Amino acid sequence: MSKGLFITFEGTEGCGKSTQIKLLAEHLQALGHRVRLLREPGGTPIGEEIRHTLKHSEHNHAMTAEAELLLMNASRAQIVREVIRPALAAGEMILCDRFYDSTTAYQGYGRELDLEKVKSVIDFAVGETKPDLTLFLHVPAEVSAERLRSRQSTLPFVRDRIEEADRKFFERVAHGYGVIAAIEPQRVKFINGAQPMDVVCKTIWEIVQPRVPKVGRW
Ligand code: Z5A
Repeated sequence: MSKGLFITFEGTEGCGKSTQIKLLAEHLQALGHRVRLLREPGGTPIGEEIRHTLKHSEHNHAMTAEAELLLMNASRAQIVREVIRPALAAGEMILCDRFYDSTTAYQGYGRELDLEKVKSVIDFAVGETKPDLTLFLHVPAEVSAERLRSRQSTLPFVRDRIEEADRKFFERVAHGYGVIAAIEPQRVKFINGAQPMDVVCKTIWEIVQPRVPKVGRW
């Protein structure tokens, strides 16, 4: 069976994941690769409904951290089986905007749920399906805040429950990402996301290129 490549993008809000994932996809497609862009939570019809419940539903104010953990992983269990496994088996290249490291960072470190229990839930959701490579875009909190401010000024306001958390929550999330990157340096590559877009893009390509099979093999 042919095997694709599974790359995830991680980091705090406004770190530039969505920007860089599109640039990488364009680059790979131009080289002839079959690329699939996904996001979490979401990426399937069921996952997108869960995403709405998690972020924007007017009924989500009372959501507990435990319910949040399980909903993130319900969406993940669906996308893994409905999309990721079949696409990898067909030799596609998957670029996913967030995956299980987000759960460790946000629900584990941010919401301060028991890290072993968080890991068990993730393991149940993903089974053997794990990223080959994770690109962790790091930006200081003030850069993240400034980018979100300038983006919000150009868009209509849409309430997002997760963004309503306090500053300490996001500090714990950022710390969690640092721990994740330190524990798995082979898989998780630390990238300075505060650099200009073209520099970040070039850094990402230097990391990704050696892992990309030649198109003729597909
Ligand atoms: N979450 C969770 O808690 N647990 C989980 O398991 C999972 C997720 C999977 C998803 O939100 C939320 O779910 C997220 C974590 C939680 N919550 N929070 N808070 P989302 O999908 O709506 O958004 P996001 O993932 O947080 O990403 P984002 O805020 O959209 O940012 P981004 O994709 O990383 O950045 P961007 O859109 O590419 O860039 C932001 C702006 O900066 C934009 O105007 C760009 O033009 C600009 N930008 C980008 N790069 C640069 C550079 N290099 N220089 C200058 N300006 C730049």
